[in-house]
Amino acid sequence: MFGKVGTRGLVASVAAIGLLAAGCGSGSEGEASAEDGDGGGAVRVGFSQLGAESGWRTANTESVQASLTAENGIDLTFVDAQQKQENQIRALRDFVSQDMDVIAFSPVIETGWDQVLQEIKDAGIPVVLVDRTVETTVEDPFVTWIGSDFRAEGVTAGEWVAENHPDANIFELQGTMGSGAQVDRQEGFREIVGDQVIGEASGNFTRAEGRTATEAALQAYPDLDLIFAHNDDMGLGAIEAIEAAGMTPGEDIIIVTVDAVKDGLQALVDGKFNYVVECNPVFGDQLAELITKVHAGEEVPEETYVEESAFDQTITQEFVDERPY
Ligand code: GYE
Repeated sequence: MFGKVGTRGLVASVAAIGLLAAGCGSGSEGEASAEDGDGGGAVRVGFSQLGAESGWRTANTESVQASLTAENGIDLTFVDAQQKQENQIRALRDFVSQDMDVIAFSPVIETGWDQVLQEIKDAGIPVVLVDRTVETTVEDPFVTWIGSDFRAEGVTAGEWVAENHPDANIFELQGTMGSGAQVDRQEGFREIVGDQVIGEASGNFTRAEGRTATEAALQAYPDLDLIFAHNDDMGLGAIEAIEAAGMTPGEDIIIVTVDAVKDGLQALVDGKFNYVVECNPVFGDQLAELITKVHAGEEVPEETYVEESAFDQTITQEFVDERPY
C-alpha cells in the first residue's frame, strides 16, 4: 500500500534546537567540510523550495539560506518552484544531472513524485525531505525528514475552538489542496470539531486568495461565525474581506490560524485574530546538520519534528516586536 511518510509520529517531540550552535556537528570535518569560502570540498546540495507564497515560506527560505553555507561546509544551489510541481520536478532532474551530493526538497503537494524519486534513487543521491510530506510507492524514498506535525496543529486549533466556541459555524480556509500541510491540518481539526464545519474553500496559502475565498464564503454562508485558516496569510486576507463587508474580525467573526509569523501575531495583539497555532519555519541549522551527517554516512533520525507552541490574545506587543520573522 502507499505509505504516507513524514508525519506519522504521534507526538511532536522537541527536536534538538541549538545543537548546531557552532556550525557543523561533530564528525563533519574532513572531506565534507569547506576549506574556504569558494565551495571547494563542500557538500554540494540542491535545494528545491516549493515557492514564496507566505510569510512562513519567506522565513523558512531565509533560515535555509543562512545555514546551508560555505562556513557550514555546504555549497548550496537553491531553486524556487513558484508553487508549481512541474518546476519542482524539473529542478530535481537538474540536480540529478549536476550529480549533487545531496538533494533536499519541500514538496508542494504529496503525490506525483514516484518517477522523479526513482530517478534520484537510481542515481544514488540521498534525499532529505523538508517541511511537507510525500505519498509514494518508491521504497525508502528519503533518508530523513524534518518539519512540523501538521495534524497536531489542526488538533490544537480544534481543541481551542471546542473549548471556546462550541456552537460556532465554522468556515475552513484550506491551504494548497493535496499538500501535506492542508491534508493533515484539516484531518486533525475535523477530528475535534468536524461537525461544526459548514463550508470550505482553498486559499492556496496566499493572502490574496484567502481574501477572495472569504468574500465568497461571506455571501454563501451568512451564518458563519468562525474561520479556521490553514495559515496566517490567508487569515490576513480574511480580515480584509470581513472589514470590507462592514464587520469586525475577531468579534463578529472569530479567526483561528496556523503559523505565528509576525504579521499573524500582530493581528492577534490587535484583536483581529483570536488564536494562532505556531508552525516554526526556522530549522535551517538542524537541516544543515542533517545534510552533513547524511553525506558523511552517519546515522540520522528518520523524522525530526520542530518545536512549536500556540498563542491567544494575551500575548504582548513586546513579544510580537521581538519576533524575528
Ligand atoms: O504553514 C504555510 C506555507 O508547509 C508548513 O506552507 C508549510 C506551510 C505554512 O505556505 O504558510
